[in-house]
Amino acid sequence: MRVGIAHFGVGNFHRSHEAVYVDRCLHLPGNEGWGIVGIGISDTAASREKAAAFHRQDGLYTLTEFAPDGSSHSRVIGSIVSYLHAPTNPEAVLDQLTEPNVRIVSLTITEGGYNLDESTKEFVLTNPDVQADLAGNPPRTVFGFIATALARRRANGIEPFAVISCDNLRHNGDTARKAILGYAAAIDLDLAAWIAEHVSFPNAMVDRIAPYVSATDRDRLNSATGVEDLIPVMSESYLQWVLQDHFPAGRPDLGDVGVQLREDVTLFETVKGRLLNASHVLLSYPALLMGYRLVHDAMADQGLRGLLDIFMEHDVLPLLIEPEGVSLPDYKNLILDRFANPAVGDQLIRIATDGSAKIPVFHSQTITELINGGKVLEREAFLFACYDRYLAGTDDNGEPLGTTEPSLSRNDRDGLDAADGLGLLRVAAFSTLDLPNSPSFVSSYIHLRASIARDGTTKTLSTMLGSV
Ligand code: CS2
Repeated sequence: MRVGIAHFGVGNFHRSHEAVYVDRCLHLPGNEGWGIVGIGISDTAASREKAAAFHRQDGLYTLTEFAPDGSSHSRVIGSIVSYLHAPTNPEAVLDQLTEPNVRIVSLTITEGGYNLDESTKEFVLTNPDVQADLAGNPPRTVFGFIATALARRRANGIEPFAVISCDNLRHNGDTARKAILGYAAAIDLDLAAWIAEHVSFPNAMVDRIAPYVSATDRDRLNSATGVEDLIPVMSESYLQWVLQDHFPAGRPDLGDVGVQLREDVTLFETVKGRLLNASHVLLSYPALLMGYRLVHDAMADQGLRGLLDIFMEHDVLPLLIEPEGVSLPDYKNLILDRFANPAVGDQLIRIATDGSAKIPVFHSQTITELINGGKVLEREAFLFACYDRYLAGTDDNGEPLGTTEPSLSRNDRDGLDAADGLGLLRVAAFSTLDLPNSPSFVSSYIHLRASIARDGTTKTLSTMLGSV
């Protein structure tokens, strides 16, 4: 095999999604030039350990998929042919990205990782890592790596690669394009113009639930597979990738291994983000406050399951356009069943983490349309009321939650305790929603926030659902 794809962000999601499709392709004749080089970008001890594990295992790892009927299937995935830890050797990454054979660069860098300002949608040049890259140091950011590699390819007459985002953003290809062009324009306007003309950024919808793997999970997975794996992954059996077929320099035979190559990806992204990811987020905060830690346990609570059912059915479905060949009511039920699968053992804290980056991505459009349409805002206001309480760091029983909010600034945090109770609604990430100026949202929010503080989340939820 040779490397044809470079991937930034080799987390559990990538290893149970794109790497699986590529692994399937590698079994097809003529695809042997499409192996993946994984690139770790964060400069942490955990990331160094991961790089060491990849080296030790020759890039191989086991994936165990859990089906709704409780059965599981494990296999070794062999599509990651090498692994580079960028902070240790940035030049090796640039060399790899400049190889003519690398024709796709893919990204899983999280919803908040594109460094675009929430209100202006412009690339944030003041980010310290971006500043360091712009000053001409060896790159630290994906933007620095990609723009530098594209500049070298252009100078050497090597065709550019396509860039695919595998993050849950609407128009994720357009978003990646915006970020990379924003960075490139700050170093060289000609380069930016060349990228705009020659580099393809297909949009994609990606879907698979891949929980965190704790040390206990690792032991359990390894004893089931009989493989001593330092970096096993697990996932649900469900798998989907809807991708625009814009690959001027070629691609593996993805269409032959289950990837849906179609133009109307935006409809799929919208449906998935506004139903699945939005429901995940909406579930995670109240469930954590009520004392649950796992998604399927929360789904066995009739109140929480009812909340998601009503949210999707009453709030979101009427606002969506059905992609051809998809039934939205069936899609909704499938989501409820996927979340309820006990074998997957997904963690609520995984979903809750970085809420201030996720909530706007998955809920903004729905909130705006509900406000403009004069519709019921209770479920969305409940999400914010629970999120506000979650940010205090403990659940309704006083147990610590392990809240991690990398996208909340000091300024945001300082404003949370505002005397009028609306501090959360003024957080920068939510600014475009202008929530403090929506009287119906504010009154619902204030009422639910007070009720949670006084009566707890369980009672507030059941009163709320009782009145639907
Ligand atoms: C989750 C996603 O973390 C989150 O926000 O909603 O990771 C979710 O599990 C995947 O998007 C499923 O495809």
